[in-house]
Amino acid sequence: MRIDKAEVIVTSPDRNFVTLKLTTDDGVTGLGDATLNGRELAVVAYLQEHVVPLLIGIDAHKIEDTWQFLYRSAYWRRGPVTMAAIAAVDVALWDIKAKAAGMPLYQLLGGASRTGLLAYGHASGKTTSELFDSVRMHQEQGYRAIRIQTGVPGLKSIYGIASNATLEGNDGKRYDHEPAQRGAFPAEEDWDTRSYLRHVPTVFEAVRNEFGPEIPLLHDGHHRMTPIQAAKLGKSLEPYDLFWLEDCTPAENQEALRLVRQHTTTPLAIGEIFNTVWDYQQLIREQLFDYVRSAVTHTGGISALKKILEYAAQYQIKSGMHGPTDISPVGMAAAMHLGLAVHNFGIQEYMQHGERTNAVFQQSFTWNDGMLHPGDKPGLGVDLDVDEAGRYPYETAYLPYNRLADGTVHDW
Ligand code: GCO
Ligand code: MG
Repeated sequence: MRIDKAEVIVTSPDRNFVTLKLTTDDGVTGLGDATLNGRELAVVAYLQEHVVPLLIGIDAHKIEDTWQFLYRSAYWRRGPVTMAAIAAVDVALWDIKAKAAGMPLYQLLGGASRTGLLAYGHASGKTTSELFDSVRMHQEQGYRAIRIQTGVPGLKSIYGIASNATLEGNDGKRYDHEPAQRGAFPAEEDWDTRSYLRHVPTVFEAVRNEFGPEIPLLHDGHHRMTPIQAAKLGKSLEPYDLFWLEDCTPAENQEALRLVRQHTTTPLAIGEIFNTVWDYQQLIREQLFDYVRSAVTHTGGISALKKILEYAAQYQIKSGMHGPTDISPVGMAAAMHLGLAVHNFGIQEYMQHGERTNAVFQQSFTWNDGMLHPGDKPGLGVDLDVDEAGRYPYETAYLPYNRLADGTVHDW
């Protein structure tokens, strides 16, 4: 079974997605997600110019060998562009192997370790009352775990917060691609860490008072704090029993988490912008965090993320795979199969794609009572309608960034 054709498909139904489609000489197809939000075309070029020509004729069954070949033969290792490209090949090959075996992919990864995947959604609001509406809407949609983000008094606009939370519906129009937050030039937002640190505990107190002690609550700090600020926030949130505090400090400095860890028992999640096990090495070995945030799409695929999760499992660290709308339905399916199979599954982020995206990507996963399941179709369980995809050409769209009051560029 050899690779006969490799196509890179770019489509923008609700937002940009990059998909690799491999076809074998006996007609089996496999899909892989290569979407890198705001830098999509760099991965398209990497795939088209440097990977696709190398794939034609290879044995589609050789997943590990192909991964090692693409990683090592380039000489230039790691980085989001390289690892997203390798991930797309890896996932497409797993899709093909599982289809050839006539099994859903999770069976090839060791079989189901659970009946479904607990998922969390994104509630947000500029004010506490908008936030409460958004929490209620998520509960009505079945969510049993909810991420909480709000506006901060004095700040005009913050990433991760819908301009009107009650308008968040299943139309693919989420905060992360509203015109105010996404355009052909990165939109400028403002930031003040002291106001944020004062405000956030009051929000969690209000949410616990309104919704009770049971519901798992999460929060994303989006790399904005210094270690000592993050330690302070973690400590001040302890009474509200968070499921996790995510990306509290910039992720590059693994040692930063030591200081945070010494001061707080709030569980920590990190890694959505990591690419390889090397970004996690110290964090895992020293048990400096609790949840691995990597997406299959940005960490070299299922083969590589499975190894990271198995390493993390030795230290009781669990998965918390990235699942915003910029992970395509193909990337989400890969996460669901992997999450169902590994022993140390923690939680899955699930933001829900819009109707146009769901028409381009036909999916077989289920969402019942707050739990995801990848379904039992052979392979990943996702098909791509090429004609439908062709209706939505690429659109330039950058993520926002922020500046402090004196104009300094800050982590956003
Ligand atoms: C999350 C993330 C997203 C990212 C986005 C970047 O936790 O879901 O932080 O909101 O910022 O995926 O592409
Ligand atoms: Mg995040």
